Amino acid sequence: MFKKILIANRGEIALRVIRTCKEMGIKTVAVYSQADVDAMHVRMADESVCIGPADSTKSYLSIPSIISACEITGSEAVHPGYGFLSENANFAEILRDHGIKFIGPSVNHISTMGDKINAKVQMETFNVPCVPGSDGEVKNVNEALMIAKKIGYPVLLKAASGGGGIGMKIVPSDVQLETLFLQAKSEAKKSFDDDTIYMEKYLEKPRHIEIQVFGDGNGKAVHLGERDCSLQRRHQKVLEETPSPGVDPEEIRKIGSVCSNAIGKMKYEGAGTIEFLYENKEFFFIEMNTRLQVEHPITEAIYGVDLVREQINIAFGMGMSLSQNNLNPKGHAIECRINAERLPAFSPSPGNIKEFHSPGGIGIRMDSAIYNGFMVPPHYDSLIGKLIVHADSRSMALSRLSRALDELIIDGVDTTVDLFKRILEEEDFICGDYNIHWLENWLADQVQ
Ligand code: MV4
Repeated sequence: MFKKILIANRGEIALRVIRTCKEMGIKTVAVYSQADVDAMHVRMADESVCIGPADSTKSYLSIPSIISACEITGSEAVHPGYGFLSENANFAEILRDHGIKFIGPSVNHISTMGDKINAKVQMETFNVPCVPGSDGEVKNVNEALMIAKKIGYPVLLKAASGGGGIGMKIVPSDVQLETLFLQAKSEAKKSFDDDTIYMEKYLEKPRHIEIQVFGDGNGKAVHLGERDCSLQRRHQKVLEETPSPGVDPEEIRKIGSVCSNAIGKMKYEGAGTIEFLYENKEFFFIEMNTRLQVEHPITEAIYGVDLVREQINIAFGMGMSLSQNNLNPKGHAIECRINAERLPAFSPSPGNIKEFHSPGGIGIRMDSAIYNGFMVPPHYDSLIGKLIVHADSRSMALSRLSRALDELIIDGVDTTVDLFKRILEEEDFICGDYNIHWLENWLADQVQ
């Protein structure tokens, strides 16, 4: 096994990875910016290296600094966590060229999935159902008009290098197409330095359902069910749950096996997430993420599997201990993302944590890197913790979540904790009757 792994990340996910490494007897190296001198991941790791100033482009995103930290410490592998360099094919390639193992898929798979058009082509090859739309790039307005006529309005223009909704344009009819096409192109050019645009039928009220997959890189692959991530605000997930209250388990088994088949056929290595929109009992592939996701603990809860351990075993070449027959989900899990944010605008609320008390008891997991007296720095994203609950049924998970939110104390910064208490009182949420627009519509209603 690896003797030493460097974690190229910070916050709760750095702790998450360190925990599994410790249990596996692997030494850990933390990297940190000057704003993170007092961060918990630095204390929890066996060694640490300062890799630059607070600005993440000069520290957590600085490839030369992280490679240097690997060489100084003799790290054999890097776990990238999520965000930062986790889906950067260039980083994976440079690590490879330095003989350091990137804990994740191949350079090729990262770059293929990073281009949303290539990702769709790849998935279509393996019979994964995709949203009807253009066959690759839409080159000009005339072509756009023709494809829109064929698939029917409304259509959605997307940037090939996009994701996170940037540069997306909903087009209601022919009249708006030219203007919106040119706007989409120039926004994509500005944001991604790539103005490649493609088109899809716009789905009006889907759920966001994603399938967790794992491959050993040699053709063996499994899926670990779905996560319903429909509760989002401005493309930021707020709460995730599994199983989805809106999808029949038999449908999950079918789409899950379509996904694991695709992952096996492409010899994908490590953890991945295949994202779908789900509407009128149909799945439509939109994107694939090649990293471990923020919300992976809800999958761990119902499957009883340590996904980071699997990632490390696969990266070392030990193969996969998982087999589909032995993967039986149990109960229901929900994650709340606790952000240091002030409502209603969700504006960042960095500052001093005056008091922190984590909830506990059966079925509770709190992944967080904050502590009493910790200063939440203003330089990074506002996630300060994830509260995950697991119970035998959805209704028991809801009661447990409500109880855990009441126990949780975070003083000194504003947080999203009260938002969850309010969502838990909503009839639609209690019934599981929501889609990707529900939260934003509900928030808009709250201001009145
Ligand atoms: C869509 C869609 C409707 N139809 N594609 C938003 C971000 C990007 N990852 C994909 N997104 C969407 N793609 C088609 N063909 C609606 C969205 C979308 C969305 C998707 C998932 C979760 C929340 C969302 C919020 C707004 C729009």
